Amino acid sequence: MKKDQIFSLINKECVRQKSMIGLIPSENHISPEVSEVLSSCLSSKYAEGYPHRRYYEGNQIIDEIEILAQDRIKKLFGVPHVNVQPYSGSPANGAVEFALLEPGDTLLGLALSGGGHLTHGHPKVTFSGKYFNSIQYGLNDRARIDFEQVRELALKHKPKLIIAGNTAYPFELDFAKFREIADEVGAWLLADISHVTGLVVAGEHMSPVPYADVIMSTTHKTFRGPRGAMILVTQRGLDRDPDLGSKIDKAVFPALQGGPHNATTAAIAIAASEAATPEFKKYGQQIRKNADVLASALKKQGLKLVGDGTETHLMLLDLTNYSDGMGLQVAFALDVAGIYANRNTIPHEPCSPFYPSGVRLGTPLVTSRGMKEKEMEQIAQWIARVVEEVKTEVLPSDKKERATFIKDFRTRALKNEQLLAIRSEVEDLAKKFPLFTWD
Ligand code: DSN
Repeated sequence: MKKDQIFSLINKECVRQKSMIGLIPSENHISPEVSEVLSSCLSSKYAEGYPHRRYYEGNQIIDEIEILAQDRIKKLFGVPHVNVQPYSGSPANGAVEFALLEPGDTLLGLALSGGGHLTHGHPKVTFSGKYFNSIQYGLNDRARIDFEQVRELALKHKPKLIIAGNTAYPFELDFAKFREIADEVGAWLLADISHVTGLVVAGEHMSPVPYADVIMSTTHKTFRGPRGAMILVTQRGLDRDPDLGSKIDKAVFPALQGGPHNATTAAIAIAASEAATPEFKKYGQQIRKNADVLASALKKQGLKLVGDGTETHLMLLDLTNYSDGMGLQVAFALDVAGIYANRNTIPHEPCSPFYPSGVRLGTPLVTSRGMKEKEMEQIAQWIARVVEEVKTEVLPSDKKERATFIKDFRTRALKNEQLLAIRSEVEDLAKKFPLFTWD
């Protein structure tokens, strides 16, 4: 039989990943073991329910696998209850909200514009902003979470749930401060650590375990496992409500999901045992070192960062020095030059989410490939050259002209000799590094 076209497309994607440099902070490269498990026979089995309480026969081995995944995560974080079935981060946050809130109840989360997530109560377009009374906190003038505002809003609106989490916030989340405020108003505290789980495990970010009632994390970002998610219930959460674990489980299944993705469950178990090794600790430390070096090198090149730096794996270029709404042009030009990142809004975004003024950068992917400080300095130079090349490509202020401008800009960028020259330098470096290494 003729080999399906999909296989040649997968090969092309592998070549793309190998020959480019990935700086999207929510992406990572998985280990060969995680990859092997993901394509195993486990995908062929239905297992609705939980271990020893399934709605399908033939789950004796799947039960063992899921229990192993739960136990490894419990041990890694020191928590008494774990659910490894959420399909990904958004359904997992939905499950926590479903378990803890009734429709119309108040939740308090970081606004998307401050680096929060859609599921933290973003108004109008998301279930969390539509079915609950969502109040959003923001950042102070140093681009740090404004805890005075968090406290004022909490005292005023008495939320039942406070969410501490981020997707584009470059600084450490102070879970102790969130706890103090949650206690003042009797709120549950959910820590969404999706972006920083690997850093928490490596001791490079404050752990939410002593402070939060519930912790949610995707498993594919700095944790470097499969695309999936997990919900952890802490001892503090169980002390407040001994049924909390069971409420979370029921919210995942049957409230929001059907059969778990067993191959993902097994891959989470593998990722958990990898995360428990001294090598993973070194990996987390190197992510941070690389982020610090990349941030300082970018600043040395004259580029501006939101909040002037990073305390995590990610940072945000603020391109308003050049013009508002430059994020798309710079992200596209970087891609032409062999470096992929994502355009992003910056705090107090002067333009729009589609034409934002920032670019989000992070170091988990390049660190998984074995790149270190020297490579970060080089990457910063390339980024600066790319920005220099496209800084005059200013977005028209007339909104009707924007789509045509971007189309023409893309045509120009794809033929830009400077960008193509950078691409060949990037490829020379990228090809020297495997996609995944423990070194
Ligand atoms: N899309 C994830 C991220 O890139 O941070 C959040 O959902």
